[in-house]
Amino acid sequence: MLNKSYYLILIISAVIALSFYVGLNVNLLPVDASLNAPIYDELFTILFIIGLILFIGMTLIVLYSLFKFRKKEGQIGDGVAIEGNLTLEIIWTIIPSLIVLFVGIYSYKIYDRMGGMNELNSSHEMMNHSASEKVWAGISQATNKEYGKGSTNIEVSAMQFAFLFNYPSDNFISGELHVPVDQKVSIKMESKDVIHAFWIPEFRIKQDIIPGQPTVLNFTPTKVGKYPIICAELCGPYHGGMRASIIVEESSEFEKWINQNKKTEV
Ligand SMILES: [Cu+2]
Repeated sequence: MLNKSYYLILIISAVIALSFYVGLNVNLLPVDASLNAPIYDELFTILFIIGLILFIGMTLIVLYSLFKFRKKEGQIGDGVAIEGNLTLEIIWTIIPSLIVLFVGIYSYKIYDRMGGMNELNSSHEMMNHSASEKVWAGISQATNKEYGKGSTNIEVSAMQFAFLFNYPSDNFISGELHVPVDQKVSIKMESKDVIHAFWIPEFRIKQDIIPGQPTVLNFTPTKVGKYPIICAELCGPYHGGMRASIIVEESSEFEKWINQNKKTEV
């Protein structure tokens, strides 16, 4: 004979199995087009699965309660009230705490793997510092050291309401960002007025652009194509229109584009 707890375990297992199935098979994100993207997507999948377990679980509990505890015929008042349940309270404190702790530590790991916490004391200039300095979100006094490590290095200017891309080694400015596929790109960003943000959803990267404080982003595109660059910081009345495009192309195409735009030395 089956008892109540057997059913409970069965239902919880089914909810978890369904959540994993949906979480691993339904993709809500745009195409992943940079080396960073699959790392970020791991975190998203885990969060999506946790969210699904909670959503499906709570919906079932609400539906169950609606029928189980509905007002019986002839019943007056609110029925029997339960006053406190220590075991239950301990369980519903410990489980969410563990989930939040796990998500926090796991997010930190992902951020570190994406290069968000790169150590800066690898060079000899910092020998007198015993503790290692970490860069939070690419913003640091040592930011300039992170720039220029790509095979293509570009300076980005953001202003109300446009992005401009300067190719310093070829001496020209473009309104469209062109980069070669499978090669590391390094961009240094500066704002002419207010705070903007440089966001490419397909690359899973986003970085603030701050007046007076350059920020750096290094990334490697992995798929040829045209993707949107979106300003992700409310920067004024036309913020919504502050967009540009990044064109990822084969290096031969990229060279061709560079040569078409290059300014000849006078
Ligand atoms: Cu903006």
